[in-house]
Amino acid sequence: MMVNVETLACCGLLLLSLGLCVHSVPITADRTKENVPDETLEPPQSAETGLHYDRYLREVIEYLEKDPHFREKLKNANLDDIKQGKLSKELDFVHHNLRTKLDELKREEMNRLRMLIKVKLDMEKDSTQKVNNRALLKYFEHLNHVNPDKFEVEDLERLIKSTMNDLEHFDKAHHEEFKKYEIMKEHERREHLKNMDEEDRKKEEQHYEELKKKHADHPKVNHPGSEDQLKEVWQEEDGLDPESFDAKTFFKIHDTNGDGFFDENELEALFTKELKKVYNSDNEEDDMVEMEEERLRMREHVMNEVDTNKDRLVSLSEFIDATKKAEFNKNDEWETLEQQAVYTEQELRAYEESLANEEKNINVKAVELQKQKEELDRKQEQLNAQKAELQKQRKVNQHQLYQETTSQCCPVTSSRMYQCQDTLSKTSPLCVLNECQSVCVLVCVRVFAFAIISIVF
Ligand SMILES: [Ca+2]
Ligand SMILES: [Ca+2]
Repeated sequence: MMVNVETLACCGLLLLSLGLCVHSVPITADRTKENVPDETLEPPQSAETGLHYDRYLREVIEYLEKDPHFREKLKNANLDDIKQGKLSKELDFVHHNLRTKLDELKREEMNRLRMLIKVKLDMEKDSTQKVNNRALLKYFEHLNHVNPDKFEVEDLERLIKSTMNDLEHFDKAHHEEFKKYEIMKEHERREHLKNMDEEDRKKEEQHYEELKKKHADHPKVNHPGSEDQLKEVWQEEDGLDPESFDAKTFFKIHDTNGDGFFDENELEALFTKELKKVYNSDNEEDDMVEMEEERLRMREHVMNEVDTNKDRLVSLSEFIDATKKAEFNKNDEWETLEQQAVYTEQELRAYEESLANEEKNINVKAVELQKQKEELDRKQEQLNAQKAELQKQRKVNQHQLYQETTSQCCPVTSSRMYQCQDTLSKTSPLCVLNECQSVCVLVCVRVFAFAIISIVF
């Protein structure tokens, strides 16, 4: 799944809005005892960033920002101070109510990670792959798991370090995902061709080549961040005279949230016009996943050239400086994705081999499962046969018991006896037995009474 760039920009801003140089604000030892109003301890709102510890990160930063001293330090810290851990040390002066909340957040995060690892281990237990312990440990890099109950300076240091590191690798991971997507697409196309007869295959191949050609046939795409590219936006989107182009005015128009920086989202919005020259969602030949990859590459290219302090933001001064460079006036064409090889034939083969292995493993597993099923069916049949035999035996025993009881009790009641015998199979044997015994006793008493009466009279 492609991760939303907007969320990345949010996270980048979160850490990188941490501002400029640290001023030496006097710190008093009593600061942690200052009263923090209860309403400031409400749980902060969470938002997606794309990092797996997104919620934890956001909540920690938002709670820290509730502390006036830390907020001030955060506002005035620069990137180097943050990297060197100077900001993390300010945690010692955060109000104790907030520290308690941070401890809670950490405990929740630890529980979430434990659950996550458990699920992963359970899943891997059944698979043919070996459990990768190093990969599992990576899940804990953003906190100190040795001390699971307290949020300490080391936890903040680790959180900042992991976030920065993960953000730096975000684009790389994105490109890898895209490469996989393209390889899979080509693999599926080839598989589809395999199932066709010669004539249909030729037609399909021809159609594919036509689509490729159609996609590659587009107007010149300007180099992102070049004068030509910005002037097209200025003229066609902003409706301004290209001769009156002014970098500062351009910056103010397109800094849509007015924070004085171009974030990644604002930068990417500038490339929409160029991308529309190549991609149209109504066309069969244009893949919109490729368009998003193209957009990301454009943004990455501009950031590499313009963002000189590498804070993932373009300040006005960085932007103005870039417009003064010689590259700004170059009007060479941007090389679009279809002109580049996203993957090699070797990488495609490696993917197909891994698929074949996976299929093989699944088949082996399926055969094993089938065998287990057959064995279970066989055991079930045996059990059913045993059960039927037992029921039969039980019926015979009950019948014998009944006959013995009734013959001992009352031999004269044979008609009633048969009736009881018939009932035996339908009702509780004990109940029938009792009923038959009662009938026997009643008949015997009557015969005995009749004999007495005959003798007396
Ligand atoms: Ca902005
Ligand atoms: Ca910058």
